[in-house]
Amino acid sequence: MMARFLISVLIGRFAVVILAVIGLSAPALAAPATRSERRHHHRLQHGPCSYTFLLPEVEHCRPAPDFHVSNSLQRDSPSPPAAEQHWTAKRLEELEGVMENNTEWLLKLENYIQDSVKLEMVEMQRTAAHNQTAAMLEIGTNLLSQTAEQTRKLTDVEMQMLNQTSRLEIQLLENSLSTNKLEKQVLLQTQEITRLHDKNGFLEQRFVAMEERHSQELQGLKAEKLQLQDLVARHSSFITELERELGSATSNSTLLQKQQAALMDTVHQLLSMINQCNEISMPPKEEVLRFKDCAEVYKSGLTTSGIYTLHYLNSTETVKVFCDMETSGGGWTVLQHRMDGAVDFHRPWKDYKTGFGDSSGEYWLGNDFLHQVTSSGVYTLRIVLKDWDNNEVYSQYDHFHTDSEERNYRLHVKGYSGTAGRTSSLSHSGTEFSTKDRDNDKCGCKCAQMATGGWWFDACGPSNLNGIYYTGNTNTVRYNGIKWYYWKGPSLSLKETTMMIKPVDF
Ligand SMILES: [Ca+2]
Repeated sequence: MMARFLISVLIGRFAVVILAVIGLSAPALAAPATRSERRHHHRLQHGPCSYTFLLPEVEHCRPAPDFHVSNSLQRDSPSPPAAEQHWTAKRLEELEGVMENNTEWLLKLENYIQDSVKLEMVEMQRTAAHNQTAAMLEIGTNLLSQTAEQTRKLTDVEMQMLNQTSRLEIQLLENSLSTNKLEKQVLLQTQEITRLHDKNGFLEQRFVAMEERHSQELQGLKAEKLQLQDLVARHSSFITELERELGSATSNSTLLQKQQAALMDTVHQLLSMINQCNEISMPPKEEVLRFKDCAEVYKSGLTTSGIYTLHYLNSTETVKVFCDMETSGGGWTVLQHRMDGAVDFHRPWKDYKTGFGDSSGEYWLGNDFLHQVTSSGVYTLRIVLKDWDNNEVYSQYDHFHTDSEERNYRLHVKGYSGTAGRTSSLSHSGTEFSTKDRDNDKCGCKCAQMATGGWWFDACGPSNLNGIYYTGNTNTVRYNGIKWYYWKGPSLSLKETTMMIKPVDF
């Protein structure tokens, strides 16, 4: 605004001068039509910019109304008046001074315009710089937001990596733990194998010692047999002599007859003894033949009760067993016998699995053998019992078999008969075998630990023939004796028991 005002002032002054000159040199401009205009619009071009000025009135610069000259008049008038010439010269000088003054003003104006333009240029440059800065800032902001986005994605990826690493570490830890467990198990099994190996070596040594002892006994028996044969020969010769003497005697003396009868008895006894010795010392037929049970032994012609060797089916393994060849037709394989309490029956699972005791006394034949032989055909079970008053009774089951170890030697019986109570005291079919270290009964307790021994305990059931051997009749209530409930009640322990089997079709 200030600049525009100054420019107007300058231009006004300049226009006064110009119009004054024009008023002098161009009288036509002083016509009434143009003079009547008090103001004029004037456009000034300066470089790329243009300015418009309002020119003020210049009437006071005009000459007196009587002044009326023209260039042609000046040129045509060779001698104007001296006073007029003097005034003109003076006027020209004044105009020249005004012109110079205005020229200076114009220069100042130009400088000022140049300065203004420069300032505007600087302002424009500053604005441009400001805009550029804003644009740059916007780009920078975009870049920052993109960087933030990228950083967030990287953080996500890092989190995922961390999670995966943690999972892998946990898996590694678990693997390491299970490896340790397996190593421990392997170590334990190795120790067990070593222990079994040692035990095997010990048993082998015992077996060799027993073999030696048996061979020595066999030799002793052979020598005894020879002695007996010698004795029999001598007795025979003696009898022959006596018979001869008797024949020669004429009188039939009663005394002599009695002596003869006694001698005959003696001879018969001796002969039977010799036969028994022969049976024992001769290589037993059973060792040549393979028997799966005592019924086969019996059928082979060996009909004397005693100890025989039976073979496991499809195996070279054998087991010593007592064969009862007398009770109810014979051919009975004895799988359990109690008679004097010499053998401990409170044993672990593995002992009942393979059997224990002495086949000539108390023993358990073994659950594995029992399973494989009763699975090979239909078998009858007979249980013979004797109390401390020597009363003997029995329980018999037409069909009897046991399952394998995988099914815990499960019991299967049916067809009960006998004299040891009207009801069967054996647990019902399906009952599993339990020992003190294997609880397969139907009781919340552990029957095998309470009643002792291994048996088909239900919960805990009415029988246990493998309990503790208590001697004699007693009023003391006991639940861990040799029990057959439906014959002798819950607490009376028995004196003798025998469990034996043979094929139904024997
Ligand atoms: Ca139990």
